[in-house]
Amino acid sequence: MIRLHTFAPFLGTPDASPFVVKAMLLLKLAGLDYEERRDNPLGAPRKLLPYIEDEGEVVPDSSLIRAHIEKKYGFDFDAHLGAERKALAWAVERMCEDHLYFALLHLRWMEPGNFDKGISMLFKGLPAPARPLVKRLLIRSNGRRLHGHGLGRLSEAERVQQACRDLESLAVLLGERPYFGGEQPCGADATVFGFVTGLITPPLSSPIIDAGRRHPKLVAYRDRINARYFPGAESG
Ligand SMILES: N[C@@H](CCC(=O)N[C@@H](CS)C(=O)NCC(=O)O)C(=O)O
Repeated sequence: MIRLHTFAPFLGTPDASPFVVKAMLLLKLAGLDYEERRDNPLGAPRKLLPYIEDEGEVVPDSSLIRAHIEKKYGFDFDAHLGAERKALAWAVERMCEDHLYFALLHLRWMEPGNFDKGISMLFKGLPAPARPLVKRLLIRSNGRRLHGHGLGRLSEAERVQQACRDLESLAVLLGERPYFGGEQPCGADATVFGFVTGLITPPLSSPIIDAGRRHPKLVAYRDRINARYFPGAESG
């Protein structure tokens, strides 16, 4: 059976990482059984989660996991999409993973109140004396990632404005469809869901979260996917 390496469920979401949630939903959409192994990124092939092990083959990165499923199991996530919607799906995934992700990273790691209520809990498994040092090191390393990306150099108002535009775009592009893929989910739904639930579900504080929760379409989308694929997930 496929083994998916994960962090852990996080404040009403299936995992702390939107990329892990994406991989979970991709496996579910493809109808593949898998088991979860709680892990940390240090043992991962690229020092990032998720990764999978599939009959001895190790596949890192959620997009490579998708490509692996498509190739090995002959499952086409986007079989029902036309060329234009497929192109839009790719653009939407990139917006989530390469832009909105950094807004999420910032609010979870760089905003102390949120860090204490959220990510900080993931360190409970570490020996108490090691926790402050590991937290400081990871906060510093995520600060460097944010600076390198550029989003970390924006003012609070600029960052919020850009992330809110991402969320607005997701809501507009979803439109009246139940899924981004239309009547049935497509591959991009795995990504969009990972980010939407990761932003609007955990009870953290940010104008970005508030903006996401003010989009009834995004809230209904999160609830619809939870009900179908993650029964038991909270809808905070
Ligand atoms: N491109 C990767 C991104 C995965 C990623 O950024 N994972 C983060 C968690 S959201 C991680 O493992 N971070 C560990 C670290 O930065 O040390 C994918 O799609 O899987």
